[in-house]
Amino acid sequence: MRLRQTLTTLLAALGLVGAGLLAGSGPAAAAGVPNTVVPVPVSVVSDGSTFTLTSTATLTSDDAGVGGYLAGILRASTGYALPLTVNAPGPGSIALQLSGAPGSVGAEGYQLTTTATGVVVQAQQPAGLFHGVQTLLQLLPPAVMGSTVQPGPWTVPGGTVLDYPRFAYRGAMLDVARHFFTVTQVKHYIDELALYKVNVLHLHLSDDQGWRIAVNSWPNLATYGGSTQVGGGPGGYYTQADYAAIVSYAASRYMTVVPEIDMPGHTNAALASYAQLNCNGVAPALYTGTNVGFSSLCVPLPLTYTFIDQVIGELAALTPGPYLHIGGDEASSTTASDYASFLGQVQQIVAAHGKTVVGWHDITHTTLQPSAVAQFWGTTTSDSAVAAAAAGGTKVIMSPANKAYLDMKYTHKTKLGQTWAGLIEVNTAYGWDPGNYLTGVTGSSVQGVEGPLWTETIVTSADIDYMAFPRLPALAELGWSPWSTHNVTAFDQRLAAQGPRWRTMGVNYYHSTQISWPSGS
Ligand code: TNX
Repeated sequence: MRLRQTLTTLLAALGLVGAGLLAGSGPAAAAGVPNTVVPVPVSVVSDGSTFTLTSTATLTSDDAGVGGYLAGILRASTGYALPLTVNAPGPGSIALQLSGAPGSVGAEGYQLTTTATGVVVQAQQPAGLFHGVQTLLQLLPPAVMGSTVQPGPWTVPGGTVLDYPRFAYRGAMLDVARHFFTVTQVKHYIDELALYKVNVLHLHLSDDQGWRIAVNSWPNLATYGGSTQVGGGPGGYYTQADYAAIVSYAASRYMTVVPEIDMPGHTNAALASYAQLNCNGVAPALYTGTNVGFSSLCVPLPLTYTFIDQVIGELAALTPGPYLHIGGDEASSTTASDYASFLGQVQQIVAAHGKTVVGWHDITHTTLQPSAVAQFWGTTTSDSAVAAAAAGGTKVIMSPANKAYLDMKYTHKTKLGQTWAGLIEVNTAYGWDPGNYLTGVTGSSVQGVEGPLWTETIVTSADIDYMAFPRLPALAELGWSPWSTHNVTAFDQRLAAQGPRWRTMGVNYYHSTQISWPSGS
């Protein structure tokens, strides 16, 4: 204990006390730093003071959008007027400033300073203010997340948080093809993801069971190919206006949408919609089962590339983000040489529309453009093709299926989900280092992390909540926080602190027995 205290004092003096490192149970907690923020910040230094938000408080912000977002949440739960002034000459009780942040915070980081008289969040970019606001919300009592007026007091512990992400890409994927989810449901998930500083929403827009985005040049894709889903229900699709609404809502939460059109496999819905896309000229029936690997676009057919060019062209025009995901997984009905030839042509089409290719790591078996990004979804810690690609400069997004797949069951008792990659309890989801996991894929090769949620068994928003929480916050911490803060005991305490928040928000989370949830949550 004495040694620990000395260490804490030393680290605090150096400004190195990450809340995950020592706070929560030791002297740092006694000094007033609560271990409640997920992802744990780079550094938290307490000054022992407390700020209390009162009915006369005011807000100022250098960014109208982030100011409005914070005001909306605080007004709903506190019931206070909290007038917001944008670009005010002086700071309000809570001030969001696009000046004064140290250079180390970069484009997404922030500095949050709380004294007895107020809170100041400083960042270089609005994204940093937005992430700083998430930290502020987690420093306030859980009732702040209520949608109706809750009892206070509304306290924030005094001190300074300096924070910025480890990885640039911190994603979540939603499979809207196996089961369709409405724009409202997707926006709801975006709001939940934003709380944990996730900055990419990958939408799996097409698969054997459904095509979910309207394409003007190939209208049957959505109207026929989107007309069903796993289990035979009615399915659905996004109009281009719907998709644009998702993209702009995500942007308001500083999240980039990465749309995926999976090919050459996982294409039964497209092949069923247009007979002429099939090598034999015959459209297969729509498919509502859960097998994989049985469909393939017709690689030798010239029309295949006209089709892809038009689909990618429309999608690229609707997508402000840099990436288009082309799938490429489980193409077991495509020969290896057809697969390689197909990938060569599709990469050129994507580049011609000004976008960067992302593909499942199966694409590393082909010749990749220098900018192509591979998404690792294997269950081993070594993959020679991925390692060779990384050695050649390919960036990798880490989604190891036995750690990051949000559709795996937690335990054998979990009703939803699958088991092919194993069972993933919360501490398993947290227990790996994305920057040092796959042999030969370290440090600068890793673009970031992503938690895919495949939806063969996932039907409702409550189902999404159950599988994503609490594993998604675990993955978000791996993506954001420095590896030096990694500590499962401290993490489990931070996660426990999210329970009352999720209860307040109505998030249907899995009450893992690995976590000591506060009573009532
Ligand atoms: C594998 S992971 C797939 C998906 C399934 C998922 C189910 C990957 C790139 N492909 O088609 O939905 O397993 O866990």
